[in-house]
Amino acid sequence: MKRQKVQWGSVLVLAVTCLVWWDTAGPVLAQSEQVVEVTIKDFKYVTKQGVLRLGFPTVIKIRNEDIERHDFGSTMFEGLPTQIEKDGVIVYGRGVGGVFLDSKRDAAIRFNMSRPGRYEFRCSIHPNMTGELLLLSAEAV
Ligand SMILES: [Cu+2]
Repeated sequence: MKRQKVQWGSVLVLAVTCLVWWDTAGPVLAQSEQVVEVTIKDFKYVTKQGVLRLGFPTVIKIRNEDIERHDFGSTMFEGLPTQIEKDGVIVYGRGVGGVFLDSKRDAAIRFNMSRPGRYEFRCSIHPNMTGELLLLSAEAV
């Protein structure tokens, strides 16, 4: 009888452990989104990216540190379902060309990368401003 009580205690501990694990699994799964950080500073794009794989949810986070307005425009989203999040508003659709960012503002562009290649982005306000992202297929890594 006494032994059985101990077993029930173990089951309870196991159940709680599972619940805690389940709870922490959420944020971990959310991290499967691959992140590209683009900071605009001194009329230049500074890009931080890891290896980007095809078919994974991707977010490009852009921040304008300059005093002037800049543009982040690219053909890389052409025909792809894309979401742009800015100031608590999410705009979605296909055929997004890019975003304009005022001073000290940021935006997030979410899409699924489906085509490998080298993708240029540029600022339509300042034609000298260009940058690029390298999208690889998982096999090429
Ligand atoms: Cu610019």
